[in-house]
Amino acid sequence: MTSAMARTNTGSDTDVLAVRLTAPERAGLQALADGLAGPALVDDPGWQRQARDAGGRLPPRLAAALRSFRHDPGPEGTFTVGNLPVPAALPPTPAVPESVERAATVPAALAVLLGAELGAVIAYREEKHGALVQNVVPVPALAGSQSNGGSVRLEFHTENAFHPHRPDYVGLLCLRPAHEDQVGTQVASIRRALPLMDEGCAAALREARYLTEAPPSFAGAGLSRPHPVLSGAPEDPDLRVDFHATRALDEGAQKALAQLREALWAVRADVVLRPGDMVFVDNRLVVHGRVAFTPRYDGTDRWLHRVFVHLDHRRTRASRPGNGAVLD
Ligand SMILES: O=C(O)CCC(=O)C(=O)O
Ligand SMILES: [Fe+2]
Repeated sequence: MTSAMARTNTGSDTDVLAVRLTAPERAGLQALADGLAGPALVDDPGWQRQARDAGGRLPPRLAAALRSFRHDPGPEGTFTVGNLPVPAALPPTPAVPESVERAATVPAALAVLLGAELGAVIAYREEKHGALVQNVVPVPALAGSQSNGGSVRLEFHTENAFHPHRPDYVGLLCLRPAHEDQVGTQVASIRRALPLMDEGCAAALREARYLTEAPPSFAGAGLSRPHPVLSGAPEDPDLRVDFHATRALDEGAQKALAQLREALWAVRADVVLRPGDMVFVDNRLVVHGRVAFTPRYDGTDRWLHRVFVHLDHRRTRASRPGNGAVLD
């Protein structure tokens, strides 16, 4: 349990997996990230190799916790790391669409270092120019949109729910917090929500009676094929849904979707990220979203780095030209 995590609906602690670095662990990670920071570019395969190699020198407790989360993400499907060495002095928060971090800064190095311990850090060519480290920042032109540049409430979603190769994990590292203290990423796990649903609805969700549209950040990818929302073990299923972009193909399927949303809402938890906090959500079990907030667009707004991770790099080889990190 970290102070970053509290269950909003009951006020009690969650079973979320969490590690808060001690001062010596933080110093060790600082040295690793400093070694990776410099003129190189994050999107350079040589730099990525160095970052993977540096993973062997992560604080052992952090490496063990990441390994444990990968083995079983727990009932919340969420893992938080606190006290990462994000510098206090930062450039202004960017406020432009499609903002990414190409430079090998300390925060970019941290995001990739931790992500690479879970699997292969990947990106999508059509989204944010295929950059491995992306900025989650409020953008004036996107204020009302269902995108991470928006500031209206962001509906619960599986990341890239429309895509055949969705990320297995989404990592969000906080560089700068929101002005309102309580602006949170929200998470909700199907492991928590399933017991609240009736079997008829769960059965409908297991059938290919849903379509999901690509988000605005993906240039013109269109609609998915019909797909189930729940798949795998009926008692511990994977979840694939975006409550803004997924539509049901019939009335029964729609009723099941509404019940699912209610159940997920009932078990939601707030993850209020502070500078140096990073959260990983298991994108197969957990939907995430965000509360509404009021940006100032003056360089001091909320700023996160985002990375995507795949567990099986080989599975997507046909979509990755040159065996690189970016999916076409
Ligand atoms: O702003 C947030 O906390 C989450 C935004 C989001 O859904 C994303 O970047 O994938
Ligand atoms: Fe997201």
